[in-house]
Amino acid sequence: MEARAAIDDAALEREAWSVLNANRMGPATVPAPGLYPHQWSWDSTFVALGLARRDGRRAGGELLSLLAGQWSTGMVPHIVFHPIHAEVYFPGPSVWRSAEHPASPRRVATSGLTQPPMHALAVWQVWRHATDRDEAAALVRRLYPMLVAQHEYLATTRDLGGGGLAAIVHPWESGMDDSPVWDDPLEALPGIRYARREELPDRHPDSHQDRYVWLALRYRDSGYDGSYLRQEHPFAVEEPMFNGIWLASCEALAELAPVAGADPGPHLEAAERIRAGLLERLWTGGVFHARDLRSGRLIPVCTVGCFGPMLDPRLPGDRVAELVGVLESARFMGAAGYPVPSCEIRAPQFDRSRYWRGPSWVNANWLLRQAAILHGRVELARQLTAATLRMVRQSGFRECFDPFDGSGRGGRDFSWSAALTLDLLA
Ligand code: 9WN
Repeated sequence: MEARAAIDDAALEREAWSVLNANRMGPATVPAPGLYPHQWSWDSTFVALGLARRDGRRAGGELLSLLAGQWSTGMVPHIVFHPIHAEVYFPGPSVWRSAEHPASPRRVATSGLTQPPMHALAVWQVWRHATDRDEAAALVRRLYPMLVAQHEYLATTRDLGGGGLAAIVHPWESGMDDSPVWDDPLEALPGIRYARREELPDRHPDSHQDRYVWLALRYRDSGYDGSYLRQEHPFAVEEPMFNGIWLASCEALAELAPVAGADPGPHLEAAERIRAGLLERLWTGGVFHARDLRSGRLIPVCTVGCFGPMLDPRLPGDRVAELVGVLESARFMGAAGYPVPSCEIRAPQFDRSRYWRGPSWVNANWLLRQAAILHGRVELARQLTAATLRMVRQSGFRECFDPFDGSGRGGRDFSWSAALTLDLLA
């Protein structure tokens, strides 16, 4: 296990800035050097959230650069490619072929999938903490219509189940790529082998990579068509973290609406629809579970994503209490030295060293900490802050961490780990 000498707050802060500055490419911050050399959607929102109190102008520029990749359908792509490294990451622009699609932006190449809609939440934080109010108001007025279009896309094209929730159509859209939540829906797909296997990434060496690529190609070959998603696409899941984040972003949009001279009412109604959908469709056994729309079943495994709806400031108190009970139990925080594990420890799929199948993540901890603060759970918020800082102090700004001994996993010098640490130290 690799551990380093104790590091004080000032030194940790300096290290965080040096990671963020090294990972900067123009207005965008890439997630990690080498490994992820483009702009990723939810990564950039976490960078903006982390910088909101420290450098609002850079945070705003990050979001503007990301939203320059938005499609005219309202879809915000999960990757905006940097031309210099275009094909270094697989799948690159030649796989997604966004340029051939009439709805894609003309000036940048993007992927054809989306990621959790953190964007309005990030803009709201930038607005709240801005010192130059005029500049921030101009930013909000510029971004507001884009956020409205993004939410409209989710509410229409992605409500594949008809119950007010947005479905993801690929595991990559969850931001939790190899989570065991996708195992059953992926197993149900035909046993495809991707022809050019040498291109497959070794980031998550598992048998599902063929299926990831196959699913992406099927969607691309439909022309990224919404009716294809509804009628034919074999992967459609209503996931609680994605929808909890969307709900929180609707609440944030309602706060931003007056700044843009708009009515907050529709955003609160949208939040209410998602809240009802979450409670009616995903709540079972004291926690939220993902629903596989193709099998019609709830997916039994419990992961960190199951707590996403705690980001709803109006989630009823009894539900919050049940969720916190599970979160603090030996299934998650109670048995981990470095919580929060991304999959419940007792699940057969739990694996302490494989990305979203066990390790703890700074962004997930930060989201749960936000939720704890929202619901007045002061002690839980304190524990999450302490656990997160302990991981980065011990192992640096790694992509994720072993939940038992805190050793680093995945990429190094990872941007959101650095940016959110700055927020935790503020
Ligand atoms: C696919 C960039 C992204 C994060 C995801 C994380 C990982 C990509 C990959 O890296 O996903 O999008 O190649 O595995 O799971 O959360 O946005 O940091």
